[in-house]
Amino acid sequence: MKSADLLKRAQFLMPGGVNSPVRSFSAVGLTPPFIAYGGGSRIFDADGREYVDYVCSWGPLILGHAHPTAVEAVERAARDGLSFGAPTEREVEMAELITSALPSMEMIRMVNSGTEAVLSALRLARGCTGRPYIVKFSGCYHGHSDSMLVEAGSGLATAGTPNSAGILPAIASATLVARYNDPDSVRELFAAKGAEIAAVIVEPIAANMGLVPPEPDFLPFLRRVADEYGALLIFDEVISGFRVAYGGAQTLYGVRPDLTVLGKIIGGGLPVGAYGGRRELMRQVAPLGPVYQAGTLAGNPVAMAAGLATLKILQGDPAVYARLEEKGRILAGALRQAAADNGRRVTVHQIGSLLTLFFTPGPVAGYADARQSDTALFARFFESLLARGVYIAPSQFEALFISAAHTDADLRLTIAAAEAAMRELDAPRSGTAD
Ligand code: KE4
Repeated sequence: MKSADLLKRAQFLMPGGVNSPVRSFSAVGLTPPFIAYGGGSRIFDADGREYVDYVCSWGPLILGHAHPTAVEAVERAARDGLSFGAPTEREVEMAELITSALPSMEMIRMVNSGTEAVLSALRLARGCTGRPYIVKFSGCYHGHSDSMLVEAGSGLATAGTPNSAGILPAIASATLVARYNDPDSVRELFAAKGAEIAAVIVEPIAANMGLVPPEPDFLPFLRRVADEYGALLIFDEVISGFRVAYGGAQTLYGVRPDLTVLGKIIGGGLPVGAYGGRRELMRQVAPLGPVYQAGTLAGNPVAMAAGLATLKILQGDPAVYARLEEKGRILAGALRQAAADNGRRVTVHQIGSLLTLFFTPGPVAGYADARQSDTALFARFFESLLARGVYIAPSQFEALFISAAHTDADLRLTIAAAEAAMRELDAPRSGTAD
């Protein structure tokens, strides 16, 4: 089998045979298929098997794989040159488009990943306030920069290691960890260190402990407590930006952060991240101000072309979000029904085209609740879906991503596969999905 051969070669040269841990399928005890190509809602592995894809490159592909307009824009840009390390018009277009979509971002800086955008925003927050501490939330994941690998969610949570080796205790100690949807845990930190807290960083819609929506007053509370203590509020919208609404979660919930971090969709599948916010804060960034940040390929014209093509399609089709919401609602309802029909008590969260099925009765309001999920049962469910051509995130602590390319036929196939997977949860495991 080609995937098996490729995995052997890969594992000899790359840790786990992958370039990002969650892709190893270690959390579900399987070996991953190597993907050869994709189109629309479908991906095809090296052995020719076809899948309905709900990973969509972990969020960027809101329009589906190889969207013709995005591919054509990339081809056109590439013919003019792959990179210049000099200012280009596409970067100006991108800055104008994003700042008009998210008014809280009065100025913006492009970088190459969500991680890089987060670490830059945190350095800026500390540089502007002169304060050392950052507050994050257990179960939220903000990329792999040192100060964020403290009880992170996503891959780390799946691996069961609450923080990473190689992080200086001095660095980790400057990150305070509160509980999502738990204002008291935030108040406690501010009561103790409020005058020294530079910023609170939060996923306004948590999606790295599985999907966990903010409770009604949680985000407005964070806005109030940050203002009360003179700390900055940073929204990590790497997933939610242009995903849950054209203006992201901050538009959906009407809470204005001081800084916003973006990634994924704004790159249309190519490596792009961005951070931005209030003008007086961003004017502290080099070369204007004392907070240094730089990058060889930041604002790369080919990556900008992919992002611009994607964002312009979303901008020109506001009804796309209602269609995505409808698909999410249909799938969430069918998963609840399939579980109920088989006597399984699960919790299904869905916001727009984001969705997670937790194998726990719930409620799931934060990380401690999410960790109650039966990950062994999730792994069996995952394996059954994969064998039936449905490819979801290989971890209980991730979300499903539905794209504009997913059709009613895709949903029907997915629902039938989920119903069968629910029925056979108690059957003996086959071993591997290959
Ligand atoms: P990247 O450095 O992976 O581009 O972005 C980091 C990041 C920042 N903030 C949020 C809210 C994120 O979800 C992420 C990355 N998301 C994970 C999946 N949940 C990426 C998948 C992976 O690590 O391979």
